[in-house]
Amino acid sequence: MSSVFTLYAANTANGYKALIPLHEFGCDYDLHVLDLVKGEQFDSAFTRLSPVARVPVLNTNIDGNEVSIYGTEAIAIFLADHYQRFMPEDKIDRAKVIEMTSLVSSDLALPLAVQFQVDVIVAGNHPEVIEYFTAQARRILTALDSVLQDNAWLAGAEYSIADMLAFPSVAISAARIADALEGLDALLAWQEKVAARPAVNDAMAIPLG
Ligand SMILES: N[C@@H](CCC(=O)N[C@@H](CS)C(=O)NCC(=O)O)C(=O)O
Repeated sequence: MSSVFTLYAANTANGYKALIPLHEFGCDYDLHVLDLVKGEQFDSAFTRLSPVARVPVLNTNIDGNEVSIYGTEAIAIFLADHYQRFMPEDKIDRAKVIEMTSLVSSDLALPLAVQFQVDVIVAGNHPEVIEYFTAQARRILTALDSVLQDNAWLAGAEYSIADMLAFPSVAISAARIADALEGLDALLAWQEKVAARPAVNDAMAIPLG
């Protein structure tokens, strides 16, 4: 029997940013792991679902219509709206969650992605570029640490999709950069708290490689 959702992902932090919400919402899903090095994202069967030829993509069927949603933030917001959990109804509280999901998906994810690409993928030695993007990532991580000194979770008193999206950025992407998390005690305590959630634990144990 086929599942309600199909997730197309690759072996990256973004894959886990899509898997964690699927597990937190208790979704039944099939997983297709794409090999980005082989260029599987450019196969026409996949670009039909993701016009930008990028993962993750969540495919489902709503009221008889096939829907494909690209991107970690859109997938998390879609699932939160669909299940009406981990996202407050109040418009101000909701804006605060989306403020955090955007901050994590752009302000934090961008320097972490560029740092990784220049450090690991781009040929040649570019220490000044790596240093610049490490500092940009550290600046946002420090801001998240300050938020967590005053709040139990990233968007306030309740665990939300913002925490789900931030976790792989911190535990996978930032953790690979020496000293990036050093001294950020509130963020490290939050990381442990998120990691202890059974759904997060299950999602992080799914092999994407
Ligand atoms: N803003 C997107 C970024 C997604 C992204 O960077 N996808 C990468 C893998 S992590 C990808 O598909 N790269 C393949 C390519 O660009 O060809 C999100 O948050 O999901």
